[in-house]
Amino acid sequence: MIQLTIIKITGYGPWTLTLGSDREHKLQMLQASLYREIQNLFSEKGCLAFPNRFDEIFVITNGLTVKDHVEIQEKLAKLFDLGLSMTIGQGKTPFEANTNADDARRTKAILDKEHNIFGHPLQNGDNTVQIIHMDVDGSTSISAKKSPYEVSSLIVNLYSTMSEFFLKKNSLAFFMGGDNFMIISSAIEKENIAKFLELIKEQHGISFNCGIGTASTGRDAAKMATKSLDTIRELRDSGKGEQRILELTC
Ligand SMILES: Nc1nc2c(ncn2[C@@H]2O[C@H](COP(=O)(O)OP(=O)(O)OP(=O)(O)O)[C@@H](O)[C@H]2O)c(=O)[nH]1
Ligand SMILES: [Mg+2]
Repeated sequence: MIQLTIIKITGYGPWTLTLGSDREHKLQMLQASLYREIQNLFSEKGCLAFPNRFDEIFVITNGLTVKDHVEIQEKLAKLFDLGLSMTIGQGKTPFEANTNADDARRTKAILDKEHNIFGHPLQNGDNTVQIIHMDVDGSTSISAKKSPYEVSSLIVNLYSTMSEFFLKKNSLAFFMGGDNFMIISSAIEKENIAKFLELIKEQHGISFNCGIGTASTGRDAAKMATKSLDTIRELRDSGKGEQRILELTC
């Protein structure tokens, strides 16, 4: 079972208008500092936040209670003038956790009214999460042949294909910066990942390396996924053979 918390700025649209039209730089600074604090406070509890849309952040919160969320809400309230809502969803797959959170939000299922925390009552269960850390093989040499904006355009296209492909497998893909992507997945077979790699190779002539990590918390799963990815690189660089997909579990 996986648990996701979706954090959203409340009343953001109307509030942005109160800043006048010379506001974009202020909004960008606010969003960046909000993401920083959310990553900071949740990672202390073994979670990992994903930069979704800038006014809405996904966090893998396996094992966190409503009380843990309240604690973080109180700290965030002291740091920011704007209100935030948190919606917790659990599910067998990341997609199901996301739809269960959405359902709780729409039906106003409240877990803590004072702190704006929504969700259906939390179940204790087997907490497992799988993360795939994908990274373009040799992006530095690809970048050398293209201008910076052409590289960005390529990354957006890769992300689009990835998001569509993995959503069909009930998994959620996020762009993490540079040539890095992380997919919150759920027991995806390596054959399916291999199919995705073939598709990208066909469409864009690009190879991805994929490190897979499975653990009880988001932070540990990401750690294992990145460790797998680094091992793929080490094997490649030491000439011990090409391997595109590797899995480590803790
Ligand atoms: N988010 C994130 N970014 C990273 C990570 N490691 C590297 N990057 C960024 O990714 C960019 C590309 O770096 P690399 O992937 O190491 O370069 P490369 O030429 O593709 O080399 P290989 O991946 O080893 O083939 C750099 O600009 C780094 O800033 C990571 O673990 N997470
Ligand atoms: Mg790379």
